[in-house]
Amino acid sequence: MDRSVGESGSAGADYKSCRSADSDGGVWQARDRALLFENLSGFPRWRCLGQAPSDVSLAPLAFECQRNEMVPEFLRRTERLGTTRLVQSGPVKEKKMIGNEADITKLPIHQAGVRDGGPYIGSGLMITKNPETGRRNMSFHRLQMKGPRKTGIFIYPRHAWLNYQLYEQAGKAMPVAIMIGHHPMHYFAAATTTQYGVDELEIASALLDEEVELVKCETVDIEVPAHAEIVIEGEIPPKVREDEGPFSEFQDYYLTGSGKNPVVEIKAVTMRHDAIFKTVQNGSEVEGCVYHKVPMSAQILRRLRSVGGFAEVKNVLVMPGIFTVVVQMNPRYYGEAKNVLMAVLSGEYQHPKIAIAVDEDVDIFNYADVLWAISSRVNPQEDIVIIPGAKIHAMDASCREFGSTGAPGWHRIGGKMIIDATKPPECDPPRRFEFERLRPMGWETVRLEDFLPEGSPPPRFQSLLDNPR
Ligand SMILES: Cc1cc2nc3c(=O)[nH]c(=O)nc-3n(C[C@H](O)[C@H](O)[C@H](O)COP(=O)(O)O)c2cc1C
Ligand SMILES: [Mn+2]
Repeated sequence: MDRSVGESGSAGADYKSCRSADSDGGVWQARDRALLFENLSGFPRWRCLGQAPSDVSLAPLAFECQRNEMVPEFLRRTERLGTTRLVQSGPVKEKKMIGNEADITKLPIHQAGVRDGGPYIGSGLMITKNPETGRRNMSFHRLQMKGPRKTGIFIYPRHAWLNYQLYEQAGKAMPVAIMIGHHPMHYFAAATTTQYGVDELEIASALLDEEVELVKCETVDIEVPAHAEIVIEGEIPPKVREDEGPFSEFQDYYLTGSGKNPVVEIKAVTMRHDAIFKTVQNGSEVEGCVYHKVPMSAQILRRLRSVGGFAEVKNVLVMPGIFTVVVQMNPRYYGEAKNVLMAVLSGEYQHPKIAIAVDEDVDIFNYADVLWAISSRVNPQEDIVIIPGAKIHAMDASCREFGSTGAPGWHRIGGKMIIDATKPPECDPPRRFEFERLRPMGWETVRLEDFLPEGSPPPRFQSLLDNPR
C-alpha cells in the first residue's frame, strides 16, 4: 500500500504543519483538521501526526460518502473479509533494533492528559495469536512507558485478554507485536469487535479494498503490516501485574482500568527510516472516539437489521461518552422500536447502556435534533424502560464495580435504559400524522444563497435539503 495515501489525507483531513509539540493541548484543540508536527523538542528529525481524523463528521471522507452513509458504507465494505499476503520485506523493516538496541525512550512518546500516569502510547495496535489455532487478533491497547524495553498494558476482557488467559494458564509468555502508525482503516479495523477468531487485519483489508501485505517479525512468531510506520515486538509474561494508569480514557475520565495490569517486555523495534510517530488523542469527541464510534455503530447496525425477521433500521450512531447509542429507524408496528433497542443493549460490544430510537426525520449527527425527538415524542411512562441488574461495561464509572482490573471476574452491574423516541408507527396513520414535522414554505425549492449579494459569506445554517426529512 502506498503510504502517501495515508499521509495526504485519505482520512480526509487537512494536514497542517506545526513547529512544536511540547503540549498535547494543541492536538486537543484541533477539532477540524489533522496536525502534523515537524519539529519535536527533544526528538530531532521525528514527525508526529495527530487528530487524523479529528472528528466523526470528517471520517466520511475516508469512505468517500456523505456522513449519513458512512456507517452503512462501513457495513457494506465489511460484509466479506479481505485478505492478507506474506511478503519478504517492506518499509517497516528499514531500521531494525533488536535486543538491547531497542529503546522506546527514543520514540516521541509523550503524556497526553493532565493526570495521566506519565508518557503513554495511545496509538498502539496489538497483534496476538490464539496459541491453539494460530488465528490473529488486532486490538487497541494503551501502553504506559516504563523503561527502554518495558511498558505497562491495559487489556480489557475481550479477545486479546482471552488469548492472554490461554498463555497464562499454560505458564507461558504471550508473544505480541504492536504497530504504531498506519492508514486509519487499520485503526477502524482494530476497534471492531466481531466474533472471536476473526482476524482484524482481514477487516482492514476489506475496508481498504486491497490486500494487506504482511512481514514476519524478527523475534516473535507474528506477522505485521509491511507498510506500518513502527512495530514493537515483545511478550507479555504470565502472572506479572504492576501498577498501570491513570490514562485519559474514551469517556473523558482517567481512573477506570487503572490498577494492577500486565506488562510488555520489549524484544525489538523495527520501523521506517523516516517513521512518523502516530499519536491518538483519547477522550470523548476527539480522534480516539472516532475509531470507537464508526465500527461500533456499524456492528450494531448489522445486528439490528435482522431483528424480528427484518426491521427498517436506517442508521446507527454511538453518542459522546460511547455508552449511548441512537438508532434511526422506521417503525412499522407498535413495540417494534423497543425490540430493536433491546438488541442494541446485548451485542458484541459491551458499551451500550442507553439506547434511543428516533425516526428518519431526525438528524442523528445533530445531537440537538435527537434531544428534540426525546422532548416531543417520548411519553416517559410508556416509552422509557429500565432493565435493572445488567452487566455493564467495566469502564463505566457510574455503575457498581466487582473485582478489579487485570484479574479474572472484573465487571460492573447496573441498569440499562431504552428510550423509544419514535412517532406512532406506519400501521397507525392518523396518530402518526400528528407528528408530521413542520417545514417552512418553499423548503424544497428556495435557496438562501440565491438571495444574498455576490461575495457574501455562505449561510451558517445547513440547508434542509442536505438532510432530507
Ligand atoms: C482509541 C481507542 C483506545 C482503546 N484502548 C484500549 C485499551 O487500552 N485496552 C483495551 O483493552 N481496549 C482498548 N480499546 C478497545 C478495543 O480496541 C476495541 O474494543 C476492540 O474491538 C477490541 O478488540 P477485540 O474485540 O478483538 O478484543 C480502545 C479502542 C479505541 C478506539
Ligand atoms: Mn477480535
